[in-house]
Amino acid sequence: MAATETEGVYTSRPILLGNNKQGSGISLDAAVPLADSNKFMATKAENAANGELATNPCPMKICESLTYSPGFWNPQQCAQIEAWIDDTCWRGAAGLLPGANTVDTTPCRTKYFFGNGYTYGRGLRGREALLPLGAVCPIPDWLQHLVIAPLESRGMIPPGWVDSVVMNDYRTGSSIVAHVDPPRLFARPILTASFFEPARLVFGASFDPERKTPPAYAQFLTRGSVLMMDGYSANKVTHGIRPEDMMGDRRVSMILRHLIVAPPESLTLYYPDASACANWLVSQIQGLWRDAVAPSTGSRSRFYLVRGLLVTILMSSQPASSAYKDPRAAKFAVEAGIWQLLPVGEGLVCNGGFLDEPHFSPRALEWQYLRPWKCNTEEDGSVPGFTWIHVGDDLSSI
Ligand SMILES: O=C(O)CCC(=O)C(=O)O
Repeated sequence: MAATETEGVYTSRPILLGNNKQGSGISLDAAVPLADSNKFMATKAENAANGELATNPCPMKICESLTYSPGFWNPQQCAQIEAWIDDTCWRGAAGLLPGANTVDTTPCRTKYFFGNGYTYGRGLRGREALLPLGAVCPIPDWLQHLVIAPLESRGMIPPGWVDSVVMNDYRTGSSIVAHVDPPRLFARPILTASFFEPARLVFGASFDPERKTPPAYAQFLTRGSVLMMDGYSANKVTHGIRPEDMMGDRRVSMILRHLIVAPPESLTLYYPDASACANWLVSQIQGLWRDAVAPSTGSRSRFYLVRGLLVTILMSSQPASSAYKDPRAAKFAVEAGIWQLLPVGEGLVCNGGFLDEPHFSPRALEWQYLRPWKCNTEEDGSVPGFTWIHVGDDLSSI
């Protein structure tokens, strides 16, 4: 994931190969204790407390904080999942997957983001930012049913916990550089499911051409296995895959994670191709808005819930009365459609309107109509458009 470079200059030490807690590779209906939900809840505080990486990673601590389940999916289940993987890759290559940031292709590996995506890469360590809703494809149904649901039903993760999946399709010669999954974005544990051919996940290794620092620990990841990283292995030591760790010409992994729910004001919304001003506007207009003008007699009043780059239109269930300004009407409103916010130049386009900084205030958004084929100025010199009035931060806040 977050492909940050390791600066680790660890002393040489022997490689220890996986003798950690192993899942039994039991069939899907085998009894396994239900996941301790506290373990999944405590991660925010835990992450905040995360300090620096260990300077001399301890193989035993790495091993003890990994849970490896080989054969979690049997060969028949793997074949079915792999067929869906191929189908998804084909759709990605054909441009049929929704979301501008769903597919990231480099010569030897392709990454697919589902559910929630984020910015990552060289130089972004510690500054990874969540991409707005709609920037990546929702988690596909096949992945939910064939990969996530069995983990839930075996009690390895709470139902609904996985809200972000990255699928890495590695070919010969590819690698994923040593990194720690951004602790301010992702809760622990982190799960990685493996398909097609096996590979070794190495902990605490340097990726310099001389391989000056050998891995402190290496974990084989076989077809149909799932590895859970928590505590020390997830936070105190980097993990990665060097080209020599690939044991076949193709491996596909799925990284299953849960986003730390941050208060909206602390969420970094970032649209990589947009201008700084457009990104700023996106972050400022998150929340609930209503039309400034009263709806005509017999019509319903409309509210607009802005989440990321998506605007959900909410229509009041009763024809509007003089009480159309009453924000409680939004609570009983029904969803009437979705618009997309499009960053364009120094502003945003939505439903035929353009918003830029001079027409923004925390209380009102004055959208200007985009009508290039017509004179856009009325006789009094003003530009026609529509105005939204701020109602609240969310439906729960009214
Ligand atoms: O492919 C894997 O199993 C690990 C990938 C990984 O660490 C990541 O995508 O963050």
